[in-house]
Amino acid sequence: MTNIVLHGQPVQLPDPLTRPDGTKVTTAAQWKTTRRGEVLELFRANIYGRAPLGRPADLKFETQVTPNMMDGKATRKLVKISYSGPGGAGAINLILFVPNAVKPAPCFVLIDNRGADQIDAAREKKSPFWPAEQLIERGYAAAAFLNSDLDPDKFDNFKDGVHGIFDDPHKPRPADAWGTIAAWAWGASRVMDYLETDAAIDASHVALVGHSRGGKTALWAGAEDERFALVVSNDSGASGAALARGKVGEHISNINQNFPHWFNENYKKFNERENELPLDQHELLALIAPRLLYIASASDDAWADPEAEFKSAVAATPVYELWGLKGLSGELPPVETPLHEGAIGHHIRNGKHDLTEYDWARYMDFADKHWQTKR
Ligand code: GTR
Repeated sequence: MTNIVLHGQPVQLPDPLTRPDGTKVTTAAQWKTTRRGEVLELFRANIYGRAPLGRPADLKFETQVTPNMMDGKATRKLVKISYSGPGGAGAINLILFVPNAVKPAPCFVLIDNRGADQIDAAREKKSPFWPAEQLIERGYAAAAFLNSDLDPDKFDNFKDGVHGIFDDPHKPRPADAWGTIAAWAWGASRVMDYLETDAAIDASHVALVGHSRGGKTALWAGAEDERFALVVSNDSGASGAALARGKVGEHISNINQNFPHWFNENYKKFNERENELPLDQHELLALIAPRLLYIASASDDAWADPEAEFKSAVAATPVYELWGLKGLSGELPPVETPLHEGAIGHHIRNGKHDLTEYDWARYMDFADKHWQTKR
């Protein structure tokens, strides 16, 4: 057990380094060969569900290139990432801007859960949710895709989206089948499949960013797919970065009731029973180790619970320490005092639940520092 204090109360969490037989993991090699897989399985079985496949055999990329966008500073690539399965065909319409001055460029990928207006490929509408010009200015490629390309954000008994394409309609749906968050995360991995093929992209420096339900998705994608070098959780809250035990604001029962399609069926067993979970969300953060992780919160976002997000990262830190890396420690810092020294970055922005230019600038600062990409 790991003992922490959250909202002034003692909370006991499962110890990420203790295996089911009681033995303790003490080295990075043991984590990688034994414990990491066990923890990943716990999350598949109890929360996010199991994707039935990785890269589809017929995955295809069709690219339309426009060389001089953003005053000649960027090349735009519109990439149709398509696939098919027994239930039909699907596609992700990736929007990618690559800086003309930096090749290959490190890349930030946004999982857009707020609709097409946030990620205007023509750049007529500019949204702080995806400040693509600022990313280009700072030498990063800016990529974005709509989560709804993978699966519309509504409960329809898993008929539409990738569930309809890949699940077997003649078999009963297993209690650990993938939910909608896992479907979106699967899409992030297909975007990575494309980025690996693009010589303009430095695929070893790809950051995955998501806000709120998109932040939960970024964390799950980063847990499942170790190709993401940096995972950014912006205000991901319940069933994302925030601990379930001791949390205030949104609880498992709220999220399962309001969004019955996000997680697997087994997760519903833990409504009002957080303490019975065989895991907690700090172990999801630990699955990102030893890669870079950034947890950001907003001061007015009590529903997400900034302290439960911060303490989760603190409780994940012993796993980072297996590599001699620094994580987070102590208490929630004051607003807008970013912590960028260690492998887990953090800030709490002043204001409401949102993804803003302030947040993006901090993510780039963190990447500059750790990837030494500052020019
Ligand atoms: C809320 C939900 C949160 C968060 C948010 C969002 O209604 O309760 O868990 O995901 O939606 O995605 O904006």
